Order: sequence, then C-alpha cells, then structure tokens
Amino acid sequence: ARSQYEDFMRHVRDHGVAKGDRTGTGTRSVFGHQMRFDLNEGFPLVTTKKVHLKSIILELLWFLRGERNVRWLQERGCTIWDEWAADDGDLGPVYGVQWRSWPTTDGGAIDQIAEVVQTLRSNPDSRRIIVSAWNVADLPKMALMPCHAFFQFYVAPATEPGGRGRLSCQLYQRSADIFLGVPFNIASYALLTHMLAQQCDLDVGDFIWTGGDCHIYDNHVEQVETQLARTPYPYPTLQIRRRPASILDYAYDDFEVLDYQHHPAIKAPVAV
Ligand code: THF
Repeated sequence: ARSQYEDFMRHVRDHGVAKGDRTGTGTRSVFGHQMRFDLNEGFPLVTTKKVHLKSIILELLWFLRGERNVRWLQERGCTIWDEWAADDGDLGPVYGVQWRSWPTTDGGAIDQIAEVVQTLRSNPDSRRIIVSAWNVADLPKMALMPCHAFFQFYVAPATEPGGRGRLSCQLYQRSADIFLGVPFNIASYALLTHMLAQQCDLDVGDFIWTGGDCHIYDNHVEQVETQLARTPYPYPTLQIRRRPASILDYAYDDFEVLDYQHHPAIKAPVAV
C-alpha cells in the first residue's frame, strides 16, 4: 500500500519504547519490522515530504564506485556523510569498500557487486546472491558501522515462455532512523534493484525492507507529527534513460523520476 512507510512511522510513534542510544539523543524504538514494495506499482519515494533524490542517487553511485572518502560526494553538492568524515574526508572501509573490495586474508579483494551481476546472469536460481557490508574484522576501522548491512537478490522465473524473470531484493537494516534515513534507504535499494534488473535483462519484482532497531529520534517527534497529518500521494515512476555498459557505468543524468507528487520538505537535525 502507498502508506506503508507512514503506517510504520505511526506504529513506532504509538508503540515504541523510550530507549537511549549511542548518540545520546533518545528515541522511541520498536525491534523488528518489514515492509514490501512492489516496484511495478511505482518507485517507492516517500511522498508525505519532499525527499532529495539527488543525494540518494549520488550516494548510491558513490557506493558503487567503491569510495571511502566524502570528497567525491562534496564535489557534487552532497553533504549527507560530512558529519562522520575525518579532516581528510576519510570514513574508513565503509559500504563502498566492502561492496567492491572486501579484503581477503591472503591480501586479495572480492568484488561482491560483480559477483551479484555474474550470478544473476548465470545462475538466477541461486540462494546465495548476497552482499554484506558487515565485515566483522573491519568494523573498528569504520567511522560508522553499516546500518543497511546485508542484502539478498532473488529471481522469480518468467511465468510465460520467452518472458523475463523478476528481480527482488531484500535488505536487512540493523538500525533505522525512520524520519531521515529510511526514505533514503528504501529509494536507494529500489534504485539499485532497477539498475541490476536492467543489466541482467530482468523485470523488477519486490523490494523488501527488514529493520532491526527501528526508531524515531526524540528531536524528530514534531516533524513526525507534521508528516503523519498528511495524506500520501501515488508513487512516481522511475525511468532510466539509457542502458550503460555495466553496473558501474551509471551516471546521475541517467535517472529521471516522473510524476513525483509530494508534500513540502520537512527539516530535521541528524543524530551523529
Ligand atoms: N545517522 C543517522 N542518525 N541517521 C541516518 O539516517 C543515517 N544514515 C547515514 C549514516 N548515518 C546516519 C547518512 N545518511 C540525511 C539523510 C541521509 C543520511 C544523513 C543525513 C539528511 O539530513 N537528510 C535531509 C537532507 C537531505 C539533503 O541534504 O540532501 C532530509 O531532509 O532528508 C542513513 O543511512
């Protein structure tokens, strides 16, 4: 349903327990929640506030480049990672590094994204099409441990001869900032699913979001009230303007979101 995100937010507001957290801000929190977005019913970009899709696209391209420094984002006007970066912009071996070059004990590196593409093409029935950012040995070196930590792809076979399979993705997010982060996280993985489907000649299926500690920060409560008083619009549509040569060759201008009807933006401080 188009109000899944808002229903989730309302549920945590009404039933969350008061809980302290690393940042010292304080939260209302629920442990464990799942949402399922059928990507054929529209692109799941939250409509009850304006969501800054440019930052979402740039962040995803930055992950796919295997970056660990915020400079590339800053040069493009995206500041969402600045709070956690060291003076030289470094974040340590965060998402991009683990996705593209998970270090092996013998000094090599594994490109988990390349392996996903290869497996989707050669063995779509596989139950091992997984990317993990949760590199236990590297966690102490990261500026922030991965929130969206582990994701799996699944191909439902074509239902008619000559038809296409349908690509679904499920994400496990250990920690979920419902007001600020979750709209970004949902749209980011929905986008990645569309890109991989295009690269592997598949249709899109579902994006399933699974959350661990799902929380509303105490300093977002007023913003949440504003948002929950609004009625969601139908989701927009994603268009990818060309088919790049590989999953690593997408550019910001390749993406267009059509008919994004939304309520006004709502500002909120991010807990660091
Ligand atoms: N830490 C916390 N507390 N919340 C998070 O959502 C979060 N992340 C990433 C890492 N640590 C986190 C960083 N991602 C915004 C959005 C995503 C972020 C960080 C900040 C943010 O401030 N969004 C504003 C402005 C958007 C913009 O400037 O482009 C917004 O209104 O949406 C979640 O993975």
